Amino acid sequence: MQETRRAILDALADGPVTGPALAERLGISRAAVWKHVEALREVGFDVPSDEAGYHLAGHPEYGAEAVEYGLDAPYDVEYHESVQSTNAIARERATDGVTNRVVLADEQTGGRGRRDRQWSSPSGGIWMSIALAPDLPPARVPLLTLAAAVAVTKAARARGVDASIKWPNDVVVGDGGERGGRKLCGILTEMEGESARVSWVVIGIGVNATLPGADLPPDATSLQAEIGGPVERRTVVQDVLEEFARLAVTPDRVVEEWTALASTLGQRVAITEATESFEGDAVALTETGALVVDVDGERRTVYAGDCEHLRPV
Ligand code: BT5
Repeated sequence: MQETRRAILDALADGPVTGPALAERLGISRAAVWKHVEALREVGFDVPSDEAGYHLAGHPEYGAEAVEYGLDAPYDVEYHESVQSTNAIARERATDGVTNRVVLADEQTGGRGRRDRQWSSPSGGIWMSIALAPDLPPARVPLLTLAAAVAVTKAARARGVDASIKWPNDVVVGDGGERGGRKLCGILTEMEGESARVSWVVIGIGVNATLPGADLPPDATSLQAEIGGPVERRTVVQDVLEEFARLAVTPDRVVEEWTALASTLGQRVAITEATESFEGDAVALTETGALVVDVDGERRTVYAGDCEHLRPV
């Protein structure tokens, strides 16, 4: 958000302020104050004025300014009504050298999962991608995927939804079926870099937020369907970004926090890697987020793949 507009919102947070007082506080002309207030009104802030001055009576429901308003995380947000994929846009931003940018959309027409699978993204979900340039070797980037899963799980739990994480990137509710529950969220991480250090990372997060059950793929769920009532997307996005930002700068804490929220460890699992499939018991997570599976007494480390939870025989 433009800096002066952010400063005006901050000033109005504690009660009404007159135009002249705002002008003085911000070191700009009264005409400039008026222009900025008009711009805030245009994007959906309710800023009535009376003899006490300007008041802040409401904020936009959703969009870039809505999410940035009150956000305690170091990200700029850009919002689109409809895009093919927020990951594609975030990748473009990242290759242009933009970092700490969140690309957010109401709808995606070509949302993607891992291995080019389709990701259903109708209007009403939370479809967002964070472009970052973290100071990490590529081997530790999976920790950011896990951090995003932790952030979404905490945001869901804070709203009374009994969510947990299925390795590596699914947030699910309940524990039935091969998905290990009904899928609430998926995460798609993409990156570019050399062996020692990444140039950029894009973390794509899809959360079924205000979607009614009928609009969801099979075995999926949404915050709205679980809560049985309305969901404020704005604060969900803020909670996820704030928690993710906290974990992104403390990657050493991620494995512990992930383990506390995950349902995969201790499960009988079926793993599908690029060229091979096998079954075993999920026993641990390595310090870079890989899954250790005990296959008939032999330990195998899975860095990337699909993981199904099997019912104990
Ligand atoms: C994922 O892939 O779970 C990663 C999904 C990432 C989506 C975000 S949205 C913002 C950003 N922009 C993008 O284009 N993508 C990212 P994977 O583990 O491969 O799971 C994909 C499978 O989940 C599909 O094959 C379907 O079975 C299922 N699926 C598709 N849409 C779903 C939805 N909305 N909710 C739950 N499950 C879904």
